[in-house]
Amino acid sequence: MDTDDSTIQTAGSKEPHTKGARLLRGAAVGLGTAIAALGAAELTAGIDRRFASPITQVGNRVIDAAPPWLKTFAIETFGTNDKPILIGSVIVILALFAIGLGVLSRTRLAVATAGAALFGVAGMASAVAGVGGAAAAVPSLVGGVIAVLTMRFLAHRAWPSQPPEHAKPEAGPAPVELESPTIHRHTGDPVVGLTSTDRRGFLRAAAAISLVGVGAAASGRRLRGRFDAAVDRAKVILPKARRPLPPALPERFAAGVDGSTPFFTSNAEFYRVDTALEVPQVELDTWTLRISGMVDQELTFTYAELLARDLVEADVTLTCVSNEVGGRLAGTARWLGVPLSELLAEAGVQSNADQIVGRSVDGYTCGFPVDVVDDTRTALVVIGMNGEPLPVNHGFPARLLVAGLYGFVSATKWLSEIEVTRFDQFDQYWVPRGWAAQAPIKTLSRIDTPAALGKIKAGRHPIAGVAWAQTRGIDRVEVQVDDGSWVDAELKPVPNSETWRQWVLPWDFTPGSHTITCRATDSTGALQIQDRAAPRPDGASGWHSVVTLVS
Ligand SMILES: Nc1nc2c(c(=O)[nH]1)N[C@H]1C(S)=C(S)[C@@H](COP(=O)(O)O)O[C@H]1N2
Ligand SMILES: [Mo]
Repeated sequence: MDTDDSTIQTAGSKEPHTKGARLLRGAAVGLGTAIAALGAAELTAGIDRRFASPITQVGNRVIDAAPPWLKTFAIETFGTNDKPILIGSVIVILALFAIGLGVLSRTRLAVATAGAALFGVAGMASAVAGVGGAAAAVPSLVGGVIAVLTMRFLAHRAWPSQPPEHAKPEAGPAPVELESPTIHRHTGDPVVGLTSTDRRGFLRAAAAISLVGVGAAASGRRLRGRFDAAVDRAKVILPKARRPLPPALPERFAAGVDGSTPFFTSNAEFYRVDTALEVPQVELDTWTLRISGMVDQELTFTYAELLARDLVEADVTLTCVSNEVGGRLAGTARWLGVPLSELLAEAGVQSNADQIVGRSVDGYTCGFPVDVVDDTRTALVVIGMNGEPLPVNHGFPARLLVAGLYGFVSATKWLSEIEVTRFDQFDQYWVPRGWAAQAPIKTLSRIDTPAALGKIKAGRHPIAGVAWAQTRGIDRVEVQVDDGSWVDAELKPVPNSETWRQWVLPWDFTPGSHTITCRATDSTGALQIQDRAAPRPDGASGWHSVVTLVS
């Protein structure tokens, strides 16, 4: 088999075959393979709405499988950048793996080829393990095949001391053949290097393949853009509520001092927390909401049917369980939707059911007690947010919202199904991951101004912030400066007991460093818990303090 070497030696000048050069060439083989495979996969993903990008599929499985400590670490360290960082990590690991395979391809082409095939298999397995089903795996299959072909094509060009399988190299990727790994098992360094002609040919091939791969990936991304739900969303004309609320007058409810939080959170400013690496792009024409499980009659609603119903408006503050004391994972909006109680009454909830589960098109689930739908709190299938159709990031076309419960147990976005079940029969998404099954919102208060470690001049400054205890309501907020006595802050009006309440207290600051602490009391008379608790499993507690530097 090694007779081919002689033909190569005769062509052009021989090049020293150093370790570094081999490494670089191996890296080029591996990276070229990975880029070609990903490019093919991304391009394929652009063909059909149900197809999915392997990178996001692998990332999704990482998110699902990540242990709680890793998740906490990621959120605490990277905040809302955790998604791009996850995608970046997947790509870096993939690149390192690819480089390893490329280097390996010199001495163990069969193993490297199998490794390339493994790319595709991993992508397919990740896709099938998700909610997309077999169709979601198609791009990975295509990527895997291209990976195998490209690996062999580039390896034969990079290491020409290998058998001449590339009979017609210019014709395209070499055909896949099964072969014995022993054929390529070189003991010791090959005696032959690449001639400069070969080297140029190889580099040109690797560069061309990479370029085509990047182009294919970009085209695939663009193609997928035509599935953007924003297109459908732009066509929606939102009906009015049957009994509209009075116009939102944020000034009435706002602390209204520099550095305080607006009473209503704009859709653009509203915090976003979810497990979705790629925001689900729901097609309105085919979307339905199913009511299933322990009901007398299963029901299905189209978007048009929901819009045609009597709609209710409600001002509610949504809060994330991951919010730390002093954190900003809370927002207030005017929501528009169909009362959950009406939909459930039509379906007929069976008496032994105790849990309502909201399932998303992306497989996410929340779950909350049946009882909360019977009482007077707001519980909606939401279709509108602050006067607009629900934004895509916040769950278009529909989401759940239950006042007084943390978002993770109540607020399923991209809602596809409401299943009536039992807590002893179904665990929602976060329960096996160490979070509570029952999660009413804990009373919390936050100082927004003065800013933590901010510098202010001596004299009178407002201390202001927000406090929340959704469904119970806030009756009192007290402020303590250093070791002084607790002083009542002025409470601003609220539209109802399901929103946060703003508070303000003017204070005469003397020079020096001062610690400001606040604490709230809800309408039941319960004081905000002082003991510090981390968000997991059922929400953070503790009094918020900031240090301000006065000169
Ligand atoms: N489909 C889906 N819905 C979801 C989540 C999710 O990960 N996937 N996260 C929940 C959590 S933890 C919160 S706090 C709220 C946040 O809603 P927002 O992003 O609109 O603020 O959505 C909830 N709904
Ligand atoms: Mo959350």
